[in-house]
Amino acid sequence: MKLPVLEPAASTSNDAVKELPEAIRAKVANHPCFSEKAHHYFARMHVAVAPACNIQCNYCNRKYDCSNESRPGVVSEVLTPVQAVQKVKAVAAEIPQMSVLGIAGPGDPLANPERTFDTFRRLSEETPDIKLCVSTNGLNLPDSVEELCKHNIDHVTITINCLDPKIGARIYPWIFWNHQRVRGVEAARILIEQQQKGLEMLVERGVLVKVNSVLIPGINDQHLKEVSRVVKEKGAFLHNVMPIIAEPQHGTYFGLTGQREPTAAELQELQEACAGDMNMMRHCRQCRADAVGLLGEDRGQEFTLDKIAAMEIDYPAAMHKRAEVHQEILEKLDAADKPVVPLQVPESSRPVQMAVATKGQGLINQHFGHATEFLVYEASPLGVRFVGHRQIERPYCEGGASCGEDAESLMTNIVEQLEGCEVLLCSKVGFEPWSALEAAGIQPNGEHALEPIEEAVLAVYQQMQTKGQLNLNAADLQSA
Ligand code: CLF
Ligand code: SF4
Repeated sequence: MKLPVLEPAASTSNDAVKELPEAIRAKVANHPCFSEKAHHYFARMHVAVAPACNIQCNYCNRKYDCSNESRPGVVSEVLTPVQAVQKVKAVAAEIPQMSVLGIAGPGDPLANPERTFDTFRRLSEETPDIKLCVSTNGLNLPDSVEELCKHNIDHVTITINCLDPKIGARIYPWIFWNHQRVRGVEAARILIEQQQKGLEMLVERGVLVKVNSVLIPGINDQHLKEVSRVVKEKGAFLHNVMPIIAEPQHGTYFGLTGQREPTAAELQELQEACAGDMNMMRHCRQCRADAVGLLGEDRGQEFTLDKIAAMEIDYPAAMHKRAEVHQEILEKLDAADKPVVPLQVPESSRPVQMAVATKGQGLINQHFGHATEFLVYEASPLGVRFVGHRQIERPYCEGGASCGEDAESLMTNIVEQLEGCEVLLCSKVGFEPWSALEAAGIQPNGEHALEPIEEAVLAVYQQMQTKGQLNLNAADLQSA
């Protein structure tokens, strides 16, 4: 049986990129959020030019970045449009893999139209090779569609948490509409209407729309499958269900009232349920409004205003170099699409989830102790697919004298986060964590260092088959 790596029919992610019409394929092939494959290679950056917001979400505290597209509890320094352009040029020169510039906060970009559109206008003139992207709560979207199209914004994200105003009233206490504060069900009704209208207008104009939904257990968890169905029907390209983060220390309404966060298993279950209807994004990292780098990393500290001021940037030269690097990556991605891994696996074999430590490039290239997150892949008789990522509190070993401190509690956190994974693939792992992982039923494996992730996952799956481990369930396997 010859199995493809990431066979589109077997994948519920948006990896059927090569199956898309050429015009759309060109738009998503190097966008790290709109293509799961691209996120291993291409970087994004955000500029925090939009401080104000026009609604209140119960999972947001205005002191922090917009939680519709960001991790709560982080604060970005607000830039002027001129400073933002300087920063984009600096990052584009230093990180040739950077392909997309997004405006995602720290408030709502479309509640700050002058600052947002001034930034886009400058960028489309001065850095024409960079894709432009924006994320919004949708309230001002219908009024902004013409302007967005004028600046060639090809990718828009709308956060849509519900279609039912009664559910909306539990998420949004108020909106600011026609110079007044509107509350309760009426506020939610207006917001939902604007979001849906904005979505329809963008699709009509050929803009690719991603819908973000914040999964709030007990409030919209039962409703999001319907949201997914409706937005797909209206032409949204991708749905990104993100877990609510509701820590009391962030001071949000939900954080202070004890709103429960979903578990990794609940998130995955809902993503699977929605996936029958549409492409699901599973690699979102809930970035900061000033994030820089690959999705799993943040290089923002390398590009503070004082550091940028000291840099000499030759943008035409940077643009040339970026074009070469992008072409190389796209060729590599095309070559990786070829079905090359022969597998001998009966159709009745059970699926297995494996955690992977990676620094990007689609390779197993990270030491277990240095990982801040693990990607999770599932191998099954249908092939291999990416199913999500698990963030950990902090790396097991940060180097220096502190390495090994709190080892026990860090391992407890890692094992909890890796629930459901039976194998951990990394470039190296020390003796102590190796034993702790094994004791927790997760088999560490450093034999596939520097190999492409999907191929390594399938190779391990094949070995498990040869050892007869795919007929047993995970619990039997541990006691065998
Ligand atoms: Fe930024 Fe968002 Fe554009 Fe991507 S992020 S504005 S679509 S360029 Fe991406 Fe970050 Fe998730 Fe957003 S991982 S939070 S989905
Ligand atoms: Fe906060 Fe964003 Fe909601 Fe505004 S739209 S309240 S910034 S999460």
